[in-house]
Amino acid sequence: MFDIDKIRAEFPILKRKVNGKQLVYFDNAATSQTPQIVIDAIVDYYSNYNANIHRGVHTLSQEATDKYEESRLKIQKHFNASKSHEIIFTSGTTHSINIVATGFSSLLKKGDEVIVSALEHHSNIVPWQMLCERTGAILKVIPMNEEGALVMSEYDNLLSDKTKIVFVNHVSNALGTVNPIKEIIDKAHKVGAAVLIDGAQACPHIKPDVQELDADFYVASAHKIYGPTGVGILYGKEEWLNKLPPYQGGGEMIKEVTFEKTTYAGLPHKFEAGTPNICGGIAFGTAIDYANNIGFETIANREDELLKYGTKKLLEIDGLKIYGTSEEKTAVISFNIDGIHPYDIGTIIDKLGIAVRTGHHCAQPIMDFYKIPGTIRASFSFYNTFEEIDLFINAVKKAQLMLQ
Ligand code: C6P
Repeated sequence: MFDIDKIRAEFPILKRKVNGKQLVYFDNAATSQTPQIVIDAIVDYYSNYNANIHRGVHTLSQEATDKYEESRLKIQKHFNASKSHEIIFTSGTTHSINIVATGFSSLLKKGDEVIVSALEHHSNIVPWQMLCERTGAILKVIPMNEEGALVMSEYDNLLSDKTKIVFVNHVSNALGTVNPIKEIIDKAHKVGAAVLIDGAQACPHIKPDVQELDADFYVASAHKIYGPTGVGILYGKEEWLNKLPPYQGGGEMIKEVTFEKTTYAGLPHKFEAGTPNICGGIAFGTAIDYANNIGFETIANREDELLKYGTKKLLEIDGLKIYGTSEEKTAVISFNIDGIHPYDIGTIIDKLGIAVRTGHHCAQPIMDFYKIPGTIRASFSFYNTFEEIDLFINAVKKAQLMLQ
């Protein structure tokens, strides 16, 4: 049984008032809210065993190291990676992508090609453009259509033996489109190219199996999966992680250092220079446990019901257009109302306690495709309610009346 009252009681922030009104939090795609059990894990760490890891023989350091490594194992199991050292702790999706994009500098030459999709977040565009500037590789783009889905026949035309890596998101942050990543991966592998999947928006709703997908790299941020900010993962197949050079030099990533030569530690430490976000890594594991206890099928079903209800209600508003209408989508609704700037609606409904994101959502090429400056984006999580959607709809109608 899905007990919404019990679930909401686990998220202290949901009780908060904003501008004197009950908070309605519909900005889950930007960052999800944090359940008490994850907050407790953070407090427990700083209250009881705060210490640096992999370094000390003292009890606190060993306790912290054990918990951190336990968390890596939980994450390995969650993503079904075959080895725990294929899970690299990073500061988040952006950091993870930069590790791979920078590492590919040593593997590409002028004239090689890399493929991105039209649906990417800037985090999965800019690091690759920088890679192309460094190496002379050429960036190709899989186009999108009016529904906000990728034009897969064009992908077929872009692939060739010049293609070295393809990087696409599992789910678009601006539109919610779920991309056919298995097909994208299989086709890239046929021409010998690697694939990086940006799972930032998929992981709150879907449990990815990196082995079944045969992804070469899969990246995610804890803060989108009910965990803390400043921590995420880079999953990479062992063979690929061994091929890539370290991203940063420093403590913990070395085997031996002399002034003549340094040799590097094995995986995962080669990519984990310096003191990591220890507390964040541990709390990430707690968040993964929390989500698995709710169940990803339960989460997806609930969010799908919210998506259907919210879409139906919004479409009853005159002059409202939804961007991103593909069959396969997560609970993200991006929309505009004729003649009104998205920012104005966002500002007015904030006064009514409703949190949405407005603007280009760090996905300017999508906005350029639709020839709009931005959208209002409402993104639901399983802890949201149908009553909150009603409040949101009334608030949007009120804003429309004021602005038109
Ligand atoms: N999208 C949004 O409001 P970081 O900031 O590193 O945790 O995640 C970056 C990122 C990468 N890829 C996708 C698909 C994303 O959605 C995000 C973050 C947030 O849509 C904040 S810009």
